[in-house]
Amino acid sequence: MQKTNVFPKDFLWGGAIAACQTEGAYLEDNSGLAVSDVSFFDPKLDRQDLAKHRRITSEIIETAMADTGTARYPKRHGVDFYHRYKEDIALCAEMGFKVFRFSIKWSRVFPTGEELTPNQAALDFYDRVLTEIEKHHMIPLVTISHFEMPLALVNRYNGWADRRVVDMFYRYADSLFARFGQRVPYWISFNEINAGRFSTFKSTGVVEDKSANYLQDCYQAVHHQFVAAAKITKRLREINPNAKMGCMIARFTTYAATSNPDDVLQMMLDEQHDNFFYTDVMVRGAYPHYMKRFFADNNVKIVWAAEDEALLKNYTADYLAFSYYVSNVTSAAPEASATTEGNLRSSLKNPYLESSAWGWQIDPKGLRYTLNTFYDRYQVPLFIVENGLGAEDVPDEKGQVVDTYRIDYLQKHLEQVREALIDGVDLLGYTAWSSIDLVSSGTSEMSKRYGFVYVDQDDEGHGSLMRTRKASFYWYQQVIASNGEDL
Ligand code: BGP
Repeated sequence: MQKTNVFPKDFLWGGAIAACQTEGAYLEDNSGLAVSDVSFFDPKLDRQDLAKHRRITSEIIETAMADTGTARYPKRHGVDFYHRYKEDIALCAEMGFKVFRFSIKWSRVFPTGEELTPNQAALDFYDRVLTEIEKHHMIPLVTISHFEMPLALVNRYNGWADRRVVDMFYRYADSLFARFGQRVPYWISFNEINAGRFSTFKSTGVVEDKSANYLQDCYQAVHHQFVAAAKITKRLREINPNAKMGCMIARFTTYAATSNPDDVLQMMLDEQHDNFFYTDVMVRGAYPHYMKRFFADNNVKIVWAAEDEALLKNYTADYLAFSYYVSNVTSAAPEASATTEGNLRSSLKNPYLESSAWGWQIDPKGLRYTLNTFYDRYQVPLFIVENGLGAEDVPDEKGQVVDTYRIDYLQKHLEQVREALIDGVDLLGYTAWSSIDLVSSGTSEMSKRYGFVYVDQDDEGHGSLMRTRKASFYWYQQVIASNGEDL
């Protein structure tokens, strides 16, 4: 093991959370419902059937809304960050975080999305959160949209499929820049913008039965998000030229099942369509050549406004952020079908890798590969804004969680980050997912835990919500104190 310390002096160590999975208080202070408040997990479904659940229909939304106020869907109840943010941020500071990534909930600031002025009570809340972060000498990294679109926009406009949503989002982001623009150095426009392909409703608010051509609406929605990201990047530069706007994808790093050229070509296509399309547009500033053929083959015709081309070209991302949990395997063989779950999409089994209890294939070396392929392609600073292990932590008889498996996962990934730094990759920082236990985005389960801090709450929303430091908390504290030398 290489002992020289290669982590830059100002490397941004930290952790991440999202509003929709932590805040709770989903109707408090005039907040509106967000798409995430009605996407849920049906415990009757086998985990392998989750994919089916990602195609949301109007009927599913209505059923979920009818249950508002019960604890059946704990995601909207979060872990009460709305009231416990001081304690939670102090715990991050105790670990030595340099940066804290969180999201602002759009439907809290603009409850239906269509208001002309923001909800002041919501902005006041995020003001207090920022004050707390600053008090502890941490830097905030703010995600503007992390699956928290106002549900009202789904009902009225079929989400991002309608161009008018671009202006509403602009008004929302502008209200954040007006109030917090001088205090936030790092922003992310859309969390995992490529999620729109796999979890369309959550990511874009597009509902299957509201669409005449579902795939067309999925891609038109993503196009509108690209344009919106460019517009708010322009606005941020006017307000604070020193602030940085990042784009973000969930990197679905994909390997070919065999060295058969057909499989290798399939790997290329998967990487292009599921990963690079998004970063090519947002970092290079134009639609890549390969999407022409994909759109023609799939009868997708993107509608462009006159201003779009110049916007995409002139207001590209300042840095490329991504989440990395797993790698995938693909094959061109028609009989090969996905055999295991993963982050947002499923994959063929990789015989060389172990999997988490949720079937996510753990691949630390894939992170070095991912960092290199990204940097090689774009040569812009990178930021790992999510990486972590979802596990069913069980406190021992003393109430302690000794999560050596999580330490092992993070340690092995950070070793590969170190390798990538030696390779010469420019990496701004690393925010582990997640600083504290929260409700799973994909399954709405509380029992799929990622945090350094244990939260006493079960899948039905029962528990004291008490926070307890896990073994990984002390390990990560040490990692940060040694600036990555002691992994
Ligand atoms: C990413 C999301 C996060 C987070 C993470 C883990 O896709 O940005 O919000 O939840 O995945 O996923 P899950 O909660 O489904 O295990």
